[in-house]
Amino acid sequence: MVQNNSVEQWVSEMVKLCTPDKVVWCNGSEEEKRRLTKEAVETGELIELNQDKLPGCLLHRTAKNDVARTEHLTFICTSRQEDAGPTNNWMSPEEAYSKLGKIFNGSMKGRTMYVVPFIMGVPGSPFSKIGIELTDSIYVVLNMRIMTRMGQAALDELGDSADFTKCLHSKHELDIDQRYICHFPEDNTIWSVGSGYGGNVLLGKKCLALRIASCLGRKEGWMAEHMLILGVENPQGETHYIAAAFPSACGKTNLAMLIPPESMPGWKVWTLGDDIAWLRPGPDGRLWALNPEAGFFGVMPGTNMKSNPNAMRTIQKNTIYTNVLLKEDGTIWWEGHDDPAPGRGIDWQGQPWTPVCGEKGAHPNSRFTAPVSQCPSIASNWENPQGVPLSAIIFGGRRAKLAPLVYQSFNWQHGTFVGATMASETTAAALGAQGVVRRDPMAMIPFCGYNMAEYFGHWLEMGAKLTNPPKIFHVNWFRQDEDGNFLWPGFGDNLRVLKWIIDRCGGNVPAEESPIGYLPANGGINLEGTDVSDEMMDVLTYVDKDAWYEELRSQAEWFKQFGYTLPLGILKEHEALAFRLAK
Ligand code: GTP
Ligand code: SPV
Ligand code: MN
Repeated sequence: MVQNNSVEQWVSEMVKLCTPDKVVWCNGSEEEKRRLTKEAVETGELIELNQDKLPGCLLHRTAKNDVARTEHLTFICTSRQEDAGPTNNWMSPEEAYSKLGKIFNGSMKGRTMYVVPFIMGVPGSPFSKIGIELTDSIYVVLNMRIMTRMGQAALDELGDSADFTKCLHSKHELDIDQRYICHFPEDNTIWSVGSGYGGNVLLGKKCLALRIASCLGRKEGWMAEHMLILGVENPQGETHYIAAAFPSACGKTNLAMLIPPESMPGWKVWTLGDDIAWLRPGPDGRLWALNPEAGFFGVMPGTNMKSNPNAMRTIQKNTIYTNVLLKEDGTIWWEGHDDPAPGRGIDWQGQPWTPVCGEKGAHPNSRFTAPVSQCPSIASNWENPQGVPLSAIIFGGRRAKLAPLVYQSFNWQHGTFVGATMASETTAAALGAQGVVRRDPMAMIPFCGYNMAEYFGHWLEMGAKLTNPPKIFHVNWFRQDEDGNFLWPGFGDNLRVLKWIIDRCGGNVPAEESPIGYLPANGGINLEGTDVSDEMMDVLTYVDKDAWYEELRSQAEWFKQFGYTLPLGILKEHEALAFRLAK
């Protein structure tokens, strides 16, 4: 039993509010997993897949209106609206507690409340954060069991401390009109109601490890970022670590698990994380990165043995699939699978499906949840409590036009500006229009828990503390020709760009200076073994001055919302870009 008064007191208050029939404290054991799985399979919340072919694997279908994060229903609840800033939805804490309190009131009648203690970060590390999620969903419990270090270990780590994030979740009626995801950074609290989907309900992930953690990081002198972490080992056996921020469904998982092309023998890529990185200055003046998660919650469509063999091997066992197509043999399929579409199956909505029915078999934001430890390319040091020292940070987006394949910023301040002006086409990872270009600074627009202008300021301050900061780059795998075809082969071939980045960090290759940053010089990127011609490379690295003038205007327009709070360093870089374009 727990002997932590603050935990017990808070749980009993929430029990009074939600009035569950039963309260179950989760310890994270195998027995508990079996028991909960059996119960969820009996009620239909989970479907057991073919255990010969996919041992330990389960399928879950969400409600039809509950298939992605709902950014318009996500709020930062601070006393002062300025603290949430112009890019976040804001509600006062009083209004939020009262509004959601009414929905939570009695919401677990007839249900069980699960108490899920979890660690974000490596157990025993001084940098870890503890959360406790109260939920009425077994799907959430089993996902948290994969995504975090969950159970007794978290309570042991917490001891009698009151320093934990209070996370309350109820599916309630799964009604989008009564759905809210509210963050209370001043109370270290998260309340989420009315959803059963991923980022809305696995509260350790985006809610704690990004929105709440970004606030903590600002106070405590570190950063919580929407970044993958990987190690690139060259044929001489030296490894460079890189963190990369791309918006949702823009290639983090794929890059983190990259398999080198055959024409680059001796190169290896090691995976340390695919979605979240906590960054801290080390005693050596470098920036160190740690993945606080223990699982992957990855995009299913487009994942196959050609695009991402490491992911395919990771998800053959102990994996929870969400919103994919169920085949007659109890295995699964999704758009972009290696196998051709099956003759028939049950689609993500639970309806009979055939390849000609005109519906998607799997939802475009269907996902897998799998343990990091099952990934064949996992780095041996991924659980190092200090993290790994970064050579480079990469920003990137999905841009059919404008952004070249790769460029390097001039310095940390310019790199921060490059991150702050990132833009990308929206994807199925959030509810709403898709393919619309929007500003998504550092891929954090949906995840920054405080005023974004102050967040830019925090980036600049962090850089000033680093005597040996990582170099900052920008990439775009998604540039298209007039017919909408991708110009760059992407996936494994992205290693060619990573190699250029590492070479630049070591000062080993020349570059061409352009108004937006350093570009690869002619022949700087090894194209041997691809069908990318030199002319194509010229297109991929072309900087269209007229288009960049337009971009400059659009940046200024976007910056207006911050008024005088925009840090001077960002303004200066904007002016410097204007000056270089005019030259
Ligand atoms: P979140 O989990 O939402 O944060 O997404 P993510 O950034 O991890 O994206 P992911 O790696 O899952 O990729 C999303 C989609 O982009 C998939 O359909 C991929 O097939 C596609 N994709 C990834 N890398 C590339 C690439 O290099 N080129 C092209 N053309 N598509 C890519
Ligand atoms: C994202 O949308 O960036 C994801 C999936 O990684 S979710 O956990 O739903 O946020
Ligand atoms: Mn993500």
